[in-house]
Amino acid sequence: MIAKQKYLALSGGIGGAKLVLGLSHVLAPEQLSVVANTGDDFQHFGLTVCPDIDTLMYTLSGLGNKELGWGREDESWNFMAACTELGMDTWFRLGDRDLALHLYRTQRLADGAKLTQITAELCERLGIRVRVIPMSDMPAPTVVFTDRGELSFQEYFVRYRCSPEIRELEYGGMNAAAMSPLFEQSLHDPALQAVIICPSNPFLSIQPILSLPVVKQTVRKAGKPVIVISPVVAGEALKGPTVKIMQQLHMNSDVQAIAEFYHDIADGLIIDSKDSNHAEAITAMGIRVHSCNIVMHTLEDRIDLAREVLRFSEQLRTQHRQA
Ligand code: FO1
Repeated sequence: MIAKQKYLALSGGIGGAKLVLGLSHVLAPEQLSVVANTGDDFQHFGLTVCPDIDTLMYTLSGLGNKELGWGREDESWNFMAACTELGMDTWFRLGDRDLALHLYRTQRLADGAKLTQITAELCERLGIRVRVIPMSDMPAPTVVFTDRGELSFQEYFVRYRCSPEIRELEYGGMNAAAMSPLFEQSLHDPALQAVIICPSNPFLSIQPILSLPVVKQTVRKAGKPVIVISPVVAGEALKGPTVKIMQQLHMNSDVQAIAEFYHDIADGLIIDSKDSNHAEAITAMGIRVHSCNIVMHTLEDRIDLAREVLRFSEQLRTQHRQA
């Protein structure tokens, strides 16, 4: 392990957090920073909820609910039960322990603290040494235009369980949010070896990050390999509605379509061995391909994939130097 080498992962919640956990096992904490999507953030019961930041923090701290993939293990739901008694909205569930995190964040925001600072404080208190960075300190909500009209992200995702048909997605809201200073700083770090795009939903989790003003330009200017891990295996999504959304947006639902989606940013794409028949076509697009098992059921799978990512990034850097 070379202490100085650093990696920056871009991630959504559940799917991305699996790889981030694997990376955290093969890198020293100071080598890994994770930029979290905040397009899913919303106000609920007057609290600021940042689901992807929280999923990353709970996963990295070992406090996460492994079955649900979000929220905390050993959770109780008395608050939700009391909300039901009062006839309040209960479509978005906040566990009793989880509530404390949202209260902390909401209070600190009211004090005038930035989301980046608050996230660092929470990480410290939860014993997380990997750096979790919000993509922006400003609200940048993802809006989903569907056959049932305009929906906020959590309405689409949780309230209606991704059933409305997506026509269009809008990232960032009315006022263009700036990338967070720490995100920008991480891209300028001379020790940065690669940018890793986790196998999160490209439309709901990664595009909100890449759509922020100047993010793509800054990533390209950094001149470091950008590696995408496919969220699709043999035409099926690793998690959630990725394939359904690809179909609704009239795309093919295979790894080639993933390569096309990321073609202006990706140097390399990691696909599952089951998809290696697509490797030639993707290489012809100017994207290097590495195939291996990318399905992560166990912690060992996460660690193995993390090792593959680091090996592939080394290969890309060597090829880059030779070119
Ligand atoms: N997902 C659900 O499917 N139902 C919920 O009630 C729910 C509550 C929730 C509370 C806090 C939190 O951090 C995440 C929560 N999630 C819930 C997950 C979340 O909505 C999504 O997984 C992400 O936004 C997509 O990455």
